[in-house]
Amino acid sequence: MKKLIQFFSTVFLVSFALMFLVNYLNTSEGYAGRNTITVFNWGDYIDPELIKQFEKETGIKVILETFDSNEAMLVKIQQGGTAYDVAIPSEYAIEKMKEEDLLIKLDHSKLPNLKNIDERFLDLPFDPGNEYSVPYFWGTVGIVYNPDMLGGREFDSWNDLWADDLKNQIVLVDGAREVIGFALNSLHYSLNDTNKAHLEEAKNKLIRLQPNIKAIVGDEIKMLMVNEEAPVAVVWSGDATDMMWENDKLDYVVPKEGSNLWFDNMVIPKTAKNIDGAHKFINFMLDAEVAAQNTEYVGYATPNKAAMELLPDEVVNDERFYPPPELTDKLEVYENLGQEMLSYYNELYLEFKMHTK
Ligand code: SPD
Repeated sequence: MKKLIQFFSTVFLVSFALMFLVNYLNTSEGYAGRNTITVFNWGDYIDPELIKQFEKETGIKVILETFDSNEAMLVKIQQGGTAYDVAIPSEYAIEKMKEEDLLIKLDHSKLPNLKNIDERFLDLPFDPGNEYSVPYFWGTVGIVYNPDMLGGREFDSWNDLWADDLKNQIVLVDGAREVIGFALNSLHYSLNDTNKAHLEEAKNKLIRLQPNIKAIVGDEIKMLMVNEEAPVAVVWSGDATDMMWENDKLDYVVPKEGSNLWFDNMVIPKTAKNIDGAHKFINFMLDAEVAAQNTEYVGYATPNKAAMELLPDEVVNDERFYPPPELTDKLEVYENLGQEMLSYYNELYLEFKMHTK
């Protein structure tokens, strides 16, 4: 009996020790830190095959978490609950993250593939010297539409969206800066406007758009347009490319009043546990072949010059998605308007959304 008790006590102690060790390795800097990275990316914004390839090449396991707006991403990183090793915010969010000391400076000696990036996308005002971020994809905001569903109609102005015969036909990307931005542009104001009277005017104009709005959605927007469940949508350019690959009746335009030029860059947040693994992942994504494959999967415009050489001419020469500098110079990049203004934009956006079904 004594031997039996001794045996069970030993089994219990060994199991307890093993449980403790496994738990330690999975939650502390031990296992999670060395062999895992957590990547925080927009939904539908990376080829899953590339994640497998990275894991195979490096032995580093990737945990992918997604977000659907810069605002949602910022809150999660500010809370610090998850140890994100790499995140992919847009320019104004990067500026804000720098301001709030949420980012780690990149070690360029660990990013030799940075040489593949076109100089046009380096050293931009939101991150001089690319101290904290390196380019992933870039693009514009515009209107994607199906002329066949609209009797051959074309779009070239934001104001076309307010036409009386577009009842329940328009789908909008769910983003406060995007939606308030195009309303401001339609009024010939800057999409970085901080004049509250102008912003109120933009919100009221958006409320007048309500009868034409079918839905305000995230990545589902692609399916709605591809399946011809809606004829018009306000989207990010790369989503339009993806839709047009699936349905060749669609066309995309950046309206004549102007629009947004945006840049999504890779960063290492202060929450990172595996800084070396994060650099390896970023450098992997900057590789020419990897970036070309990712571009073919995602549909967005790559800033990777070496990757562009590997992509079909009809993709990289399409000025709707790779607008040349003389066109991008006329577009506006979102500025970090500060917390108070950002909250004000969000409030107006929520007020507008409350008026839509
Ligand atoms: N489905 C991926 C969407 C990524 C879009 N990023 C655009 C950010 C513009 N501020």
